[in-house]
Amino acid sequence: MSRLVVVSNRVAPVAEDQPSAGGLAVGVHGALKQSGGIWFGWSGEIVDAPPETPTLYQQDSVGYATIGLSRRDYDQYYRGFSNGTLWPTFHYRTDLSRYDRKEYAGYLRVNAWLVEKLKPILRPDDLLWVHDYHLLPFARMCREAGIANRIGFFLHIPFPVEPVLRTVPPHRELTEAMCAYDLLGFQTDDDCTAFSDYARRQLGAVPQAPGVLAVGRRRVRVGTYPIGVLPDEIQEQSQTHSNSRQILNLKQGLHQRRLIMSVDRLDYSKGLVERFQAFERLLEMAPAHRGKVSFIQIAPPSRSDVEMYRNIRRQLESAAGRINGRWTDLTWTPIRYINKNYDRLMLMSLFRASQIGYVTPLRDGMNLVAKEYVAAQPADDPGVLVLSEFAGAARELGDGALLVNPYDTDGMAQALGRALIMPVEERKERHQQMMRRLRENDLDRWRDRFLADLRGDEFA
Ligand code: ADQ
Repeated sequence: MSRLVVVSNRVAPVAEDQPSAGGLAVGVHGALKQSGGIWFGWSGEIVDAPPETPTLYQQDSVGYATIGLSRRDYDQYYRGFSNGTLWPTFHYRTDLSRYDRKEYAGYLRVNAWLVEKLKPILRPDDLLWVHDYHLLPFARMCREAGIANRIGFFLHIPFPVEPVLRTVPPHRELTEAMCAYDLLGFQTDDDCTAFSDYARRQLGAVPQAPGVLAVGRRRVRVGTYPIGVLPDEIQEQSQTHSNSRQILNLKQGLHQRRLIMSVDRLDYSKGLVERFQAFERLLEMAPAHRGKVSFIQIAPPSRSDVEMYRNIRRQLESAAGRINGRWTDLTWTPIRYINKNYDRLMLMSLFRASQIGYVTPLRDGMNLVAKEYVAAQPADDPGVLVLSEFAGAARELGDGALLVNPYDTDGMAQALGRALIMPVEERKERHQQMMRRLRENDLDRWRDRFLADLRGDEFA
């Protein structure tokens, strides 16, 4: 079997005995262990003078090749075009998106530079698997550098519909560059269709067979590969801390109150302010729940050197302060807004200890928290998932979750109210349905399907 080379913006080593990482890291690491291979990308460091060659090291049978970025590269490629333009636009927040030609030039420059650094390590029969929006033109740069290897790409975030994508001025150049990949993978059928429709209308792509587009002289395959979790592993993880002092103290402190749980990176796409408002609406609409339910939001800051992220943090602190100021009494604080990271075992145990998983992004590629919440539940007394219809996960979990529109405050409050009184039989039935889907589309299947399609003979 050919060697696998994974390329992603950040390289996240996974230690064998440390179950701390989420989906991408675990899925990719598993693939690298199976076929042997290398994970290449940014080390996470900003350096005065980027080195000539990447740092190579081996950990638990997986090779890593990482490299630092200069301040200018970081500002233009990562903070600028990737997170100031592509991230907001691909999450339909054109109001938050900005475009700067210098940043775009930096984005292209760093993609080409990464290709130059990877090239000496590559063997002719290596299979390349490139991840996410930071690297849309990576394959184009490879082709220009004479790299003819098979290259697949997986987009972890949504792919926007044509009118939204067109707000990014170099949209055509970017999508043409994407066609230099052999296989393009998306989280949902909606994302895959959005790309294919765009390619037909703007690039003159012609569908040749199901999932195959001819674009000029190139043929590119497109497909849907919903990323998943490992349900059995999460079940186990969720029980490790069940009797720990922290969880027991938490339960004791709740005094039989029901617990609503949310966990996110602090990001405007996650709909946190809307979520807080809907929780407050529940307290307004349903006096019976006052003093009987607590809401814990865990959201450590991310990308905090980007102005937009500082704003969302301020908004959230003010919403939590206002709501708590209005409702808190001597023995009850309705919202606990926690700004720090927890390790994975503790998170899964917290999911298991809560009666509602409250996952309401305004837009999300998949949302693994929703899947982890379901997998962590006890089968005989499971909690209820309240899930935004705009998360990719809603495509698979829509039958078992209570789907909500995060722009509808009353609707979300109603769903919370319904979840709080849902009888155990209905909760079990819904949970079983969702577990079936989680098992069908688990993390191993995501990776295996993608790599099988990338290795397939269809390209010959
Ligand atoms: P993210 O936007 O980071 O990922 P998500 O999929 O929900 O969103 O979370 C990733 C992982 O981080 C999960 O395993 C979660 O448990 C963990 N995590 C989140 N908040 C945490 C916290 N406060 N402390 C510790 N761990 C935390 C992007 C896309 C998603 C897509 C994933 C994978 O935006 O739509 O599902 O990639 O493809």
